[in-house]
Amino acid sequence: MSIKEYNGSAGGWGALKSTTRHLFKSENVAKNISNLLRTNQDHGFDCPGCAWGEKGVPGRFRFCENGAKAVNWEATTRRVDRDFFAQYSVEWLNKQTDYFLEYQGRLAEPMRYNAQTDHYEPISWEDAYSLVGQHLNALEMPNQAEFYTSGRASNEAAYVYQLFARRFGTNNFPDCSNMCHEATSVALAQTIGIGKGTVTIEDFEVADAIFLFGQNPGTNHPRMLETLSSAYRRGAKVVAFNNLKERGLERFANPQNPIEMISNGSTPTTSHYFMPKLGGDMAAIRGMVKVLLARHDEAMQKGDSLFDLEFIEAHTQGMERYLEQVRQTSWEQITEQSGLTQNEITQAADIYQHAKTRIVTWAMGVTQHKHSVPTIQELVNLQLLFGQVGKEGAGLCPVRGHSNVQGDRTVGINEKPSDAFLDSLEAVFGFKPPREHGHNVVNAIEAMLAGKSKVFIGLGGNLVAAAPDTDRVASAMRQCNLTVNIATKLNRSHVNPGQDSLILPCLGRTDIDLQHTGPQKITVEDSFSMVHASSGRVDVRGEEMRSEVAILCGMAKATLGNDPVDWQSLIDNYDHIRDLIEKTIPGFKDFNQRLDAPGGFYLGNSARDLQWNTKQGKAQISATQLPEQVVPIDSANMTKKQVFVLQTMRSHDQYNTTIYGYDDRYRGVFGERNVVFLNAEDMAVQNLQAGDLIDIETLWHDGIKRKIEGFKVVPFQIAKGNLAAYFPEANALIPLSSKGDLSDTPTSKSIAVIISPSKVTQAINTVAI
Ligand SMILES: Nc1nc2c(c(=O)[nH]1)N[C@H]1C(S)=C(S)[C@@H](COP(=O)(O)OP(=O)(O)OC[C@H]3O[C@@H](n4cnc5c(=O)[nH]c(N)nc54)[C@H](O)[C@@H]3O)O[C@H]1N2
Ligand SMILES: Nc1nc2c(c(=O)[nH]1)N[C@H]1C(S)=C(S)[C@@H](COP(=O)(O)OP(=O)(O)OC[C@H]3O[C@@H](n4cnc5c(=O)[nH]c(N)nc54)[C@H](O)[C@@H]3O)O[C@H]1N2
Ligand SMILES: [Mo]
Repeated sequence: MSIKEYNGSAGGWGALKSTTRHLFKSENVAKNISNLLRTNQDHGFDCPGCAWGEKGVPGRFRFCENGAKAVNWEATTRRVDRDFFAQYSVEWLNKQTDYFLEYQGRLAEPMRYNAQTDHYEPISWEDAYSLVGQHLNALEMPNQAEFYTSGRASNEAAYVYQLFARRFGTNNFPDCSNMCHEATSVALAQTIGIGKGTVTIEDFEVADAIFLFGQNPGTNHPRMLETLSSAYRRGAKVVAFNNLKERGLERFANPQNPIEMISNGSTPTTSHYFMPKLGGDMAAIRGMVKVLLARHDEAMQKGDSLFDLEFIEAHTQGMERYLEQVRQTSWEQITEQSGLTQNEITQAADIYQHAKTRIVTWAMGVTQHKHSVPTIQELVNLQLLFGQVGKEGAGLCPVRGHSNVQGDRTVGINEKPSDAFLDSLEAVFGFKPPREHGHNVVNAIEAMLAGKSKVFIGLGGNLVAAAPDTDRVASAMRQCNLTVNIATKLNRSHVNPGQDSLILPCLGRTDIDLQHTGPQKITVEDSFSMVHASSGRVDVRGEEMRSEVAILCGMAKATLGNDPVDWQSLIDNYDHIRDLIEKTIPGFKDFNQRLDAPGGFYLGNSARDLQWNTKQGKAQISATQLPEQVVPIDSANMTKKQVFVLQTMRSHDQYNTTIYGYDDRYRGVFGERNVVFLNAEDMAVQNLQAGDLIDIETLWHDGIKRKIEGFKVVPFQIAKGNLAAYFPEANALIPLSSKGDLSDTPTSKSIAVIISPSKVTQAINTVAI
């Protein structure tokens, strides 16, 4: 257990060492290595890590450290079976760490919770399906069921799932996206008429400047580092806006490049690094536009222009109102909110101005605030003023999280489905799908807490640990009549069962999925709207796990009979599911023929084609005032103590709620997770030393006490007044009702808190690896 400064570059030898350590920890080294070699290549499986895309270059060996961990974690030979559950009660399991629960291995057989004994016991697949059917059919109305999805589910599984739930009668599709890029989907749909990014991977090869907002690719999208460092090498400017100094954003040694490795060299990934306050990005972008507007006005006086007036005229609406808004925003407000100086903002604007083509990327540092939708719209405004949509080397690039979170939305996991989608379902299947919008994550949890929703089905994921207000979500689950988790690994949600509860073990991306007509492929969509096939390599014949498609169709049949399809025929051959997707959703023409193309096929993007599917038929330049306050609370009135703003983020050794280990190498944290990062000046004011333990308490106006105790202070380069801790340890601090305007996304990156010395004498939740 130690905290050290990390001086190496991201990637490189450190990454390779860590990868091999993770590989060798498994009992199945040879198999795992051969798996890795096939990740994201033709005839291999899609990496279950992130949603970054790949160019279709056959035979190219590509992997990243964290992809390796994900593969290895899934391909373990350890099993969690009836003996395991006979040994441990649910109460005991719930006291263990998230690391412990998942480390036990792959879930091996279907289990049903017995409330009398507090143990899970074996159940047959057929009985499990019937139990789901009985519970669903006993509800007074279909809207009392919640159908949760995590973004690892394949297009095929997600499509079957939505068909099942909609035929059953509800649009209650809370999904991980509600906690993730929801603000992106909302903001982009309103402004450019499609809730997805407009760039392709090739655009990164020609962009003059790449601006990254609120993203940590060194850990969360490591393959993106290669894209960034090669952009840097060819002279593109790469500008990062991040609340913390992230190692992976500064330098990168490419594990794929032997010369760099041998010479221990590394390429910078960024040319400029700005550290705004949490939630300060909207003000920072507004400031950039203010600088550029002044220059535009000047240019206009000389009969010239900075903005792309032709593009603005042909394709957009709302410029005048927005520019008026920009003129009225004072520098005082901009610098106060962004935490950046006018000089820094001017530097960023200079780089933007001197590039011809610019890509803007963003992730959770932008999407998990109260004012995330207007922040993303501000990014869109900037890009529209310069005609940066629909142009090679330019565009908008939300970097997605889960490997198929974008695909799941495309095939219908949406609590607010469009009329066009529902009309199409009705035409293809001949039933009337529910039109009333359903529950997102926050609505679903509220409905479960209020006893209004009684059945929870989870297609992957770990809602209890991923959602805010951990304790309340755990009780929401426990109040349900039935909770069902289709999963690969044991997690917190399984050990907070409803009165009746099922764990249904499924195949993962790495496993061979063998059905009557032979091994099946599934498909996924990456951040660049490329759809490609994936087929597993690990032979699990003779084991009890079933594919997600088989489990969902089994439950659907037990609930609905053969209505509106013969579910068994979909299990037998996934081509049949793809035929239905093709019939229902635009862009999937000749789906079964095209899915093997190297790198996949492009679904297309209307905005990139300069088609604006907005109500007004044009791209919208939005005019929103900066928020009155960045943190959603009038905290000053609640305390005399200094109010800090806390963000929750991922360490290098985790995949969301899956904890692979206790190191966060690039941030220099080893062997522990209950840590809190502080600026050295704030530490001095608070009289804190590195290693001191503190308690962190939320300021919120609903009377519920939210406090975490014994977190170890780590000095870090972080904006003053801001703190950072890890997700999911700090989720107990996030109030369920603190959520983004228009997106309902929990504000995981801005929580008002106070800190105090802890009575706890030793940091807990630490393990030696
Ligand atoms: N290995 C690994 N890969 C993953 C995941 C994982 O857990 N592990 N998760 C996947 C998922 S689902 C997702 S959504 C993505 C997440 O990918 P990221 O968005 O990179 O994830 P976070 O760890 O939440 O990191 C947020 C980053 O934004 C910065 N930040 C926070 N608040 C602000 C702000 O207000 N302004 C600015 N400018 N910066 C800010 C933080 O300092 C941090 O560097 O990664 C995906 N890939
Ligand atoms: N405080 C805070 N909270 C956050 C975030 C944050 O930044 N801060 N980030 C949010 C974000 S961006 C996201 S996306 C959510 C993530 O929320 P979820 O998607 O719900 O959570 P995961 O941790 O990704 O889910 C892990 C579980 O998925 C199961 N699983 C893994 N692979 C498979 C598979 O192939 N099939 C099936 N059926 N199951 C599988 C395993 O059992 C594993 O335990 O968390 C959100 N919560
Ligand atoms: Mo995510």
